[in-house]
This record gives sequence, C-alpha cells and structure tokens, in this order.
Amino acid sequence: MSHDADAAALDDPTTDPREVAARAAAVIAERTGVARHDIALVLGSGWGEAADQLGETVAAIPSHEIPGFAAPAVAGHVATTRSVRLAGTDRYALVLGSRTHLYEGKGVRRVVHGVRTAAAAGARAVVLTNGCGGLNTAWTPGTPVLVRDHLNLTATSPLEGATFVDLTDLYAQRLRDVAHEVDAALPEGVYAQFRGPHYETPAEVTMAGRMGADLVGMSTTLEAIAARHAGLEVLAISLVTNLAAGISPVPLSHAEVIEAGQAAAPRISRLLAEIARRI
Ligand code: 8IG
Repeated sequence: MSHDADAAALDDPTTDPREVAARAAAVIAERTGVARHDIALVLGSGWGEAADQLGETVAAIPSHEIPGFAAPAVAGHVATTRSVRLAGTDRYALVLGSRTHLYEGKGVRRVVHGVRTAAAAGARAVVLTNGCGGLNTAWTPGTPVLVRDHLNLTATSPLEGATFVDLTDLYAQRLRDVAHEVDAALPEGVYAQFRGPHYETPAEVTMAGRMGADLVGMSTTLEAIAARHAGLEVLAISLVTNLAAGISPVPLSHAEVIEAGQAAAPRISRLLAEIARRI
C-alpha cells in the first residue's frame, strides 16, 4: 500500500487502526533489522536529546516514511524513529522522536498511532515524555516529574465503541517504583491534558489546580489510554519547562520551553537511560 493510502486507511472509520499499526511495525522491523522491540519511548518537547544516552542507535528512519506517521508540526521536535540497543543489555527500544498532537486536527487515531505501532512492534511498556507547564512553584523549569494520574480534558478518547478499559493503575505503580529506584527524589503529579494549541488562561490554570492538576500540557493522556488498551505498561515523565499561565509572573514563550529542555538535558538523559535499562 502507498504511504498516502496508509494515511487514508487510518482516517477511514471502517478500518481497524491496528491494521495500519501492524503495517507500520512491519516496516520498522524491515528497516531496522530488529524483529521485536521490547520497550518504546515517545519524546516530547525538551526531550529531543534525552534519548542519546540510551545505547547504540542501530537504525534511524524518517518517521514520515513509516505507514500512518505524519511529519512533525512543531519546531524543536525530532522527526526520526530510532531503534536503540539498550546499553549493557540485549534489548531494543523503539524511540519515537516526535508525536502528532490533537491540536493538529488530524484526528485522535493519528495521535495514538505511535503507541499502537509500538505495541504491534512487540513493546511491553512505553515511556511517554512531554514538556508541560507546572502549577507548583517549587518545580522550577527543568524539573522532571512523574505522572501519577491524569485529567483528560480533551473531551475525546482514542477508544471507539463499547471499549471499557480500567484506568485505575494507568501510570503503573511498578514503573514509578523503577523510576524512584533511579532517582528517589523524583516528584509525582497529576497531568491535565488540554487540547491546545493555545496555552491556558490564568483562570483555566486555577480551574485545573482546583480539579487536582499539578501539570498542564497538550499530550500524553490519549496516548496513555490507547497504550493501556493495547496491553502496554505506561510510564509518563513530564519536564516542567515553564510555570503555567498566571503562576508565572512572565508570559509563556516557546523559546523558554526549548531553553529549559537544553538546560535539563544531562539530568533527564541519565534518568531516561537508567529507567529504560531497568524496565
Ligand atoms: I512545553 O503551560 C508546555 N506545554 N497546555 N500549558 C500547556 N501545554 C504546555 C505548556 C503549558 N507548556
């Protein structure tokens, strides 16, 4: 099937999106020479270089050459999918260097195609990373925070039909324990996903805080739901790249986001590598 035909198939409601994910996984296996990947990582804003210490990159594929994947829309996002042999192991990580966001308007299937592809490629666990705004002023820009739970404020779901999935332990306690073995001081928080692409108003940040959010962002929750439905264990790590609107005394800027990621790079690279090895 041609690349456009794969994209069209993914957008066709009569197609099971897992069929396109299976085709994507077959292309990944063929292009990387790795028949089965053990875990997957999705790199969000600020995490572009954080996967560089995972191990040896055995293959890199421009993501848009994989069925169902679109070219990235945001500056600072990396558009390659890599196969990495985890240092000191015989296990392979599939590193998705970019994601499709809900705010791109391409539909929820595109948003979660990466995690469905990871499951089809054999992964048992996925590490979702993101850059986000923080409500806790003790979390200065550059602070990594484990997602303990989420508020999905997108008013949508990646699941279609009567697909009832239990989300009680969505962000697996086992994987958060693994992360805490690596860094016992890692804080945990509740992540609220807004649709974006605009940042929140100060009133919306106040609302999110009263509803229990510690972090605000534009990704992750829909992917986590789809990942759990596909049978993956989920770990999510947020990099607070800015204080949320109204918490911060200064307006938000994308430049600030990129800067915070660069400053945090050594710490989050080590963190990600150690966690990936132990999962
Ligand atoms: I990076 O403050 C980043 N992404 N919704 N709010 C939302 N998304 C974000 C923010 C933020 N910072």
